[in-house]
Formats: sequence, structure tokens, C-alpha cells
Amino acid sequence: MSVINLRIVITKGQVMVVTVKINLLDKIWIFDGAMGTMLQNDGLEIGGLPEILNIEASEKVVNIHKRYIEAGADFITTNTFGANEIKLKNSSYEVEDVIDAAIKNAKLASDTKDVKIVLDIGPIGEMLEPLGTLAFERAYDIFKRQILQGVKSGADIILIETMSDLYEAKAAILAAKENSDLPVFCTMTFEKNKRTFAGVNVKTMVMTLEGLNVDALGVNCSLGPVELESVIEEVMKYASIPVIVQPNAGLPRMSNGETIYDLSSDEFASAVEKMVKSGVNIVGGCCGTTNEFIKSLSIKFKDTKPYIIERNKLKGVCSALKCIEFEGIKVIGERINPTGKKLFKEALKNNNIEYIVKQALEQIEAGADILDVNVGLPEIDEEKMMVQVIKELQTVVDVPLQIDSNNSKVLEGALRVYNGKAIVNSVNGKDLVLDRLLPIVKKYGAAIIGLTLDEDGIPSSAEDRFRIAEKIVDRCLSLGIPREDIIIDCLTLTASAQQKDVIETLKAIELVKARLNVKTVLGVSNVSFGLPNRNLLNRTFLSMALYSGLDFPIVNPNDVDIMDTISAFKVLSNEDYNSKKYVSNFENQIRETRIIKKENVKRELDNEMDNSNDELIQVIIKGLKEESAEITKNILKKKTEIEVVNEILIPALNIVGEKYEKGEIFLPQLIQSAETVKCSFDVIQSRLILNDENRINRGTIILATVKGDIHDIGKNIVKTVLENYGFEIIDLGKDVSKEKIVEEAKEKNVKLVGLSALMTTTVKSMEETIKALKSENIKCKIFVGGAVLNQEYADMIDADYYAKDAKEAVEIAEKIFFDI
Ligand code: B1M
Repeated sequence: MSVINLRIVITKGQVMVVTVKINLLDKIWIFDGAMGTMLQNDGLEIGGLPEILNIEASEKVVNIHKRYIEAGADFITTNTFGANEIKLKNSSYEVEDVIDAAIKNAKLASDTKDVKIVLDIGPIGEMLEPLGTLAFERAYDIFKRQILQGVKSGADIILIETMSDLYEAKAAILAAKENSDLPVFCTMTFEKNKRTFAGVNVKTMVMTLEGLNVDALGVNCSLGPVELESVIEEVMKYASIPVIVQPNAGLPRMSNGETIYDLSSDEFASAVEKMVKSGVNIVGGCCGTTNEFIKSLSIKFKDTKPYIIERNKLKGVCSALKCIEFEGIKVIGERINPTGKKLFKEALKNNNIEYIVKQALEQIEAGADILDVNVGLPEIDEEKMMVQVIKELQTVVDVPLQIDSNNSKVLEGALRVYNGKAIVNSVNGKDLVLDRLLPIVKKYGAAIIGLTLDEDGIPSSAEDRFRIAEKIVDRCLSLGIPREDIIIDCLTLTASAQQKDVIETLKAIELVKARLNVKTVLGVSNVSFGLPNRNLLNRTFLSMALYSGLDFPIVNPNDVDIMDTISAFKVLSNEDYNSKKYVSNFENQIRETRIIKKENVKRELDNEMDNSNDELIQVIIKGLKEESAEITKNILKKKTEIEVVNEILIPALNIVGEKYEKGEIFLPQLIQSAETVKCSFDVIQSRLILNDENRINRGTIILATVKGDIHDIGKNIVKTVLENYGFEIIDLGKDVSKEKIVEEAKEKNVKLVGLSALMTTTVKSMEETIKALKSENIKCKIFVGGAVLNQEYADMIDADYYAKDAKEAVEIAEKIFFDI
């Protein structure tokens, strides 16, 4: 696991490429430190593109590499962090030229010394869907271009670093693996709450990156080694491959207009030593570190042998945000499957993805840990549909998904776009199936369900089913799919048709558990086909199977009897320690029954509309975009547009904001809710515009969300309401610089400018914008609004007016233009 192959080019006499194996656990390997901050110290302007200097000031880059090599770095990283087609689009250079020059610079600096040249790949600079607008496939192509050139110019290793979004990291890793045979290291960037800013946690990172077969994984940037200690502690608990750490030189602060970091090189090395003692064996530096820092590291770890620490390999699967460990019983929801479901089939035929998303949410609410996803219908393109459903589901739900198809193209398409570690359902004992599917499972690092059937069908006896299970396990292990990722399905047979075989399934589970030490899964409800009172048979069989060693029942989580049986089994098998969950389940059920009763009474008293209000709030919290528009249209039959905004949309966003602040939801869900509000708001906006047929211009107003702030829902509401009152709005959008606002205000000679800000950090740029407008002597009044502001703040930053909401914005406009 820890050995990587490096291609070495020998040029004495003739050119020869040989492969050298190096063991990453042989020593503490030293990476270099920062490039960007070193170049800034050497005159690079803040905001300038450091990668261009590979061509325009190559001597500066070579010099920095040399300083790191002299300091003792074993690996030097090319100056290519942002050398991608998005960041270079306004420069006069192509990606290929920049990367080629960067690798040449590194080679020149390394001369004949034994250092490895690492192709550095940073984030693209635009967010991937659903956080942003960049498609996964487009991101892959951007990375591919960098990697192809890196290989051509002779890099030894690829480092994918400073990643916040696991999805972006995956696009880069796939691009690296599919277009080169170089070793791949990947590091992500964590905040103090042990999540990346996109919500990824340590477990989901480790699971996904190890699954994708990187050679080393770890953490870089964002914090100093002291603050990163708890993150590393967690990485070291779970990672089973070499770990790399490149912290910043402490925390930054401003001093005399310059950013300085708070650790000396020796303090830095001492803090890193703690990480080395916990098992980290590749160390270097990120922002603010210099050759002095790398020298301190190389002196400190010159004779240190890596600490080999016993680690618990993580067993389980994950989405980008949530990890389900394979311990105890886990419920797999079976409802996303068209078999025998008329409405589901219709939804698939009509591309009604919202219906499928609702099935997912219902199952999660009912207690599913993992969701099976099967969208196979003869009349639809299964691959296209599966990819679309996986993409949509993972923007709304956070439980891991199980991709259910026997078509290799469908499986590969889905695994490619899945953000996390999935389960593949299903492989079986047929040689052809094993040959075709196992390499795909290995490549994408999924867990796998193996069915105990082969070319001769499903054997009757437990022993024969066990033999197929054994064959599947052997084939997986020989391909490098670890035992903990293998789940065996001993197949439920129907009691009405094959009564004596039902018990064989249970015996087979016992054999598999005892002799193969893998997890087991079973679709339960097959057992009862053709017999009355199916539920009774299902839950009795479920209890028997759980007692035989079933780990993952595939069931309908909406079936209360089934879920209660599982809950009771967890008590009796000692999994639910002190019966805590069982007791709270039933407490909840009692409470829920009471709530339902109370709600029924309330419902009779309330009008229908209040239910729709709650429904819309729930839809916003869950992020169901399409439904929000429909419900909004209904509510607008009884409420005014402003009432909908004030009584429903804003309270719903407040709930979402609170959940985000408490860490109950993360950025992807926050974005999804904001998008859902936009769908409702589009309906409101179109109505307001329709209502205003005889619009006249009662005055022109500039509106903008200030620099650094991308929140624009509130500002857009203010805009629509002001337009509704006959004012013409020049909407400069969000994240608008003070220069742009000043320029527009001058050019359009407006009487009134409105500024919006939602974050404490951006009130400062609001203040600067006001200062700029006033210092240019522009004869306009300025009003401000946004959730962080109040009258006191507005006065403090010298605004002329403060508007609490859109209605107050109208009052201010009327005052300015008509002195009303
Ligand atoms: Co973010 N966000 N967000 N966010 N977001 C807040 C504001 C936050 C309070 C959430 C939280 O932590 N509880 C928090 C700020 C903390 C702080 O500084 N105090 C926060 C954060 C931290 C962030 C990010 C940094 C998260 C991250 O990336 N880690 C990031 C910021 C990026 C950036 O701006 N550089 C971020 C991103 C986003 C989304 C993109 C996901 C999305 C915005 C989508 C969009 O706007 N297009 C979003 C959302 C939706 C929110 C919350 C949940 C809702 C904001 C909103 O639209 N409210 C918000 C929490 C909250 O406010 N409860 C939160 C509804 C809107 C109608 O109200 O804008 O106040 P509001 O407008 C009202 C009035 O204030 C007034 O009239 C409107 C109607 O009554 N008004 C004006 C507003 N502007 C006016 C201008 C006027 C007059 C009146 O005259 C000119």
C-alpha cells in the first residue's frame, strides 16, 4: 500500500526510462513550503497570477525551488497551483506552456539532486454543481488537460491539494488516474470545526479518497499545525495509507499592512512533530512557510523513522457529508425501484425526478441508513436516468446510496458521478459478471453486494450458496477489493413456492458470517409473495434472518411493523445499549400520536391555507425546487405577494440559517434551500410584473449587494417591490465593487443608491462604498438594508437611511423622490 512507482529518466549515453519503487514508510519525507507567499515576498502583486512567472520571471521560481532543495526537501512542488484554463483565461498563455515551463524550472533547480518533482494541482476556482455551476464532466476535462501536460513534461508525482469539495477532488483524481500512471497524493482543507467549507468531514474524506486508490492523503492550508492537531488526530484514527500534512505557518494577522503568520520555523516543526508521532510521515508547509520552515522540518526529522501506529480501518460507505459505518444493523431503503410500482414507473417515464426525491426523503425520515437506487425500465435510457437521479438525490439527501443495476455501463456512469463511497448492487457468482463488474467496483472504490447465484441459478442448499459466496469473496480479494467492502446476499426465496429453501437462506447466512467474515444483506419481502398477511411473514422472517446474522435488511422503512421489529431486535441482541433508542422511539411514537391528534383538531379549526404555509416551509427546508413553485401558486390565491415573502419565505430561510449555524446542515443543503426560495420568488415576481401593466418611471434607483457578499435574495425582493411602486431599478447585482457603484452612480446621475449586506464581514465593504460615494461628491442619498444591519449600524457607517425591509425601502424612495 505504501510503495509507489516512480519513473526515472536516465540520460547517460542513451535515454532510458526505468521504474523505481519507493516506500513511503521508509522515512519521514519532506515536502517543500509555500510558493505563492514566497513569490509575494519577491514582488508578486497580491491578486497577480503566480503561475505566469514560470515564463516571465523563471529565475525567481527556480530560486525558490533551489532554496527548498537546499533546506532539505525531498519533493518539490511545481508552481502550477492555478495553472488551469479557467484561471489562465485572461492571460496570454496556454495551460500547456505554463505547466511545461513550471516543470522545466523545477528540473533546472533540482539539477542532479535526488528530489522528486510534484505536479501541483489546486482547485479550479469555480464551484462544481450543485454548489456552483461547473459540471463534473467539465471539471474532469480541465484537470485532464493539466495532467496530460504534466506527464508529457516529466512530473514524477501528482499532488491534488487545497480541496474543499470532495466532488472536485474526485474529478481531479479520476483525471489523474485515467490519464497517467503517476502516483497521486490528495490533500483537503479543513476548518476548525473539522469540516471543509463544503461540509466534508474527515471520515468521508478518508473513505472516498482511499476508495479512489490515491497513494497518500491528508490535509493542507487553512490553519496552522496547532489548530490542525485535532483534524490530524481524526485522520490518523482512520487512514490506512500514508498521510501527508502541509499546514500554514500558524494563523495570519495584519501588521503594517502586511499579512504575517504567528509561528516561528522551530515552533512550526515542534507542532508538526506531534503529528509525526501520531503516524504522519510526509510533511511540508503551506501559506506563510519558507525555506527556514522546511529546514527546521528536515533537521528535526532527519533520523526519525515513521511511527507505525495500529489504525482502525474505516468500514462503511458514505456520501460527501455523512458516513455510515458497518457496525450493527443498518437499514437499506428499497422504495426507489419501479418493480411492481405503477406510480414510480410513470414518474420514470415522465422524468419526474421530484417524485423520486420525495421517495428518498420519506424513507430517510422513516429511519433508512442507506438508499437503494434502481431506475431500470425497458422503455427508458437507464444509464442517463441513473446518472440524473444520482446527481439530483445527492444534492438533497445526505445518506449514502446503493446503485442497483446489473448493467455495467449504468453502474460505471453512476459511480463516476457519485460524491462519496457507494454500494454496488449487485454482482453474482457468474464468471462473466465477476470479470466485467469487479474492476469497475475496484476503480471507484465502492462496496459490493454479491448474490449467491451463478451460471446454474440459485442453489437450493446452504452449502452450495456458501460456495458461491466464497468464490465471490476470493475474486474480490484477488483484485484488491478489501474484505470489509464485501457484502453477501444469500437470497430470499418465496415460501409459497420453495418453502424448504427459506431456511437454507438463513443457514447460508450463518455459514457466510462464520467462515468468510463479511457482512450480509437480504431483500426481505420476497419471502411472502402469494401468501396472505404478508407483513406477518415478512417480519417473522426478518427476525429469524437477523438472528442468523443478517446485517443489512433491504426493506420498506415506511413500514412501521418492520422498523419496530428491527428496533426490538437491537434491544434483544444488546446492540441498543440500555434500550435507549427503543425507549425514545416509543416515547416519540406516543408523542407523535398525540401531535397527530392535536393537529387533526387544529386542522379542523385552521383554514386549508395554513397547511400549505407549513408545507412550503418544509419544502424549502428540504430543498424541493419544483414543488415550491406549485405550492406558491396555490398560496397566492389567498395571500398577497408580500405576505408570502414575510410569513413564509423569510421564516423558512431563518430556520435554514439556524440549522446551518448549528452544523445540522451544510453548504450544499443551504444552497438547495436558497434555490428553492428562488423558485417560489420567481412565481411571486412574475405575478407582480403582471399586476403592473401601466408602469411609469417614478424615479431611478441603483441597487447592489456590496463587494464580498453574494447574498441577493433580499436585495431582489426589494428590487421587485420598488419596481412595483413604479421606480426604475438599475440592478448592479451582487459582490459589486465600490468602484463600479461609484461609476454607475456618476454616469446615471441617480438620486438614490441602495446597498445590501448580509454578513458581519461585508458591513465593512458597505462602509467603504458609502465613503467612496461621499468622497466623490456624488449628489445621491444612500439607504442600506440586510439582516446584519440596524439603525445604529447604519448611522455608524454614515448611511443616510436604513430600511428594515422592502416596505421601508419604498417609504424611503417616496420620501426622496416626492417628499411624501
Ligand atoms: Co449565507 N449566510 N452564506 N448563504 N445565508 C447567512 C447570511 C448566515 C447568517 C447564516 C448563518 O450562519 N446563520 C451567515 C452569515 C453570518 C454573519 O456574518 N453574521 C452566512 C454565511 C456564513 C454564508 C457563507 C460564508 C457560507 C460559506 O460559504 N461557508 C456564504 C457566503 C458567501 C459570500 O457571500 N461571500 C454563504 C452563502 C449562502 C448561499 C449562496 C448558500 C445562500 C445565498 C443565496 C443568494 O442569496 N442568492 C445563503 C443563504 C440563503 C443564507 C440565509 C440562510 C438566508 C439569507 C436570505 O436570503 N434571507 C442566511 C441566514 C438568515 O438570514 N437567516 C445566511 C432572506 C432574505 C429575504 O432576507 O436578505 O435579510 P434578507 O433581506 C430582507 C431584509 O434584510 C431587507 O429586505 C429583505 C426583505 O425583507 N433587505 C434590504 C435586504 N437587503 C436590503 C437592501 C435594502 C433594503 C432592505 O436597501 C438597499
